[in-house]
Amino acid sequence: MKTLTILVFSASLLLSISSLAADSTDDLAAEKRSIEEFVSPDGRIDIEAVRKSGYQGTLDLDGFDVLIDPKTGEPLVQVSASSASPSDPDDIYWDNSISPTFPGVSGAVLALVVHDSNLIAAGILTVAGSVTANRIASWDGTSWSALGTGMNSTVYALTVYNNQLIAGGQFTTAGGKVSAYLAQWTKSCCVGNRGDLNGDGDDANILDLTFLVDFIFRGSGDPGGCPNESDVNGDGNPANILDLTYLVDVIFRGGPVPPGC
Ligand SMILES: [Ca+2]
Ligand SMILES: [Ca+2]
Ligand SMILES: [Ca+2]
Repeated sequence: MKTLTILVFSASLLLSISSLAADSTDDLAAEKRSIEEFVSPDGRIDIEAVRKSGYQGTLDLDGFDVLIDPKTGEPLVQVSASSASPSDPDDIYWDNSISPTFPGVSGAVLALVVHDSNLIAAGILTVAGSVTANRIASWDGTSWSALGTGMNSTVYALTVYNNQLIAGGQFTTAGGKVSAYLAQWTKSCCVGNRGDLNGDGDDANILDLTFLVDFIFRGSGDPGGCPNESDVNGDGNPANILDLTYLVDVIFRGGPVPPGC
C-alpha cells in the first residue's frame, strides 16, 4: 500500500512539473511575438495592427531581416536569406562542383546559356576557376575557360542565334574590339569552307597554295593559328601533303571545293 501511495504521489508530481513547464513555455511565447504578425504584404510594419493587438514587448526577428528604405527611411521587413532550412533532404541534389567555394566565379552570374556543348556564364565576374574571364566564362563540365579577353563591363544577357553565341550588356568592347552593348562570339576560327591558310579571308586560292608550299617545303609561315582552315581536305590533319594535293586539285583541275568548317 505504501508503494502504491508513493507511485501515485510521484505520478502527480510529474504531472505538476510538466504542466508547469508547459505554462512557462506559453508564457515565454506570449512574451515575444514574431514580427511576421505585424508585417503588411508589401513588407512594411503595420503599426495599426500592432496598436490594435494591444501588444507591448519584444518582436521576434527570427527568420526575417529588417532593412531601411533608402528613399523614405521607413523600416522594411523581408524573409531572411539565411532562414532556409539548413538540412533539407533535397540538398543532396545540389552539387557545388561547378563553382566550389574557391575558386568558383568571382562575381554575380546574370546570364547562362548552353553553346557548343559548354555552359556559358556571364555577369559581373572577372575570374572563373583560376583563369581571368572578364564578365563571361565557359564551363566544359570539368574546368572553366575564358572567351578571349571578354568584355569591359557587365553582361546581362546571353542567347544563341544562328548557332552563334550572342551577348548583350553594358559593355562597349568585347575581345578588345569596339562592340557596344552587343557582341557575337565566333568560337571557330574557320569560316565557311576550309582552305584559307594565309588567313586573308579568301579560301583555297593561289596565295593559300604558295603559303602551304612555303610551310611544307621551306618551313616558313605558320598555318597553325586555325587548324580547320589549313586542314583543307578535312581529314583531321592540318597543313600536310594531302592538303596540298587537294588544294592543287581545286585550283588547277577544278576539283571539289574544300569541305565546310
Ligand atoms: Ca574559310
Ligand atoms: Ca586565303
Ligand atoms: Ca588534312
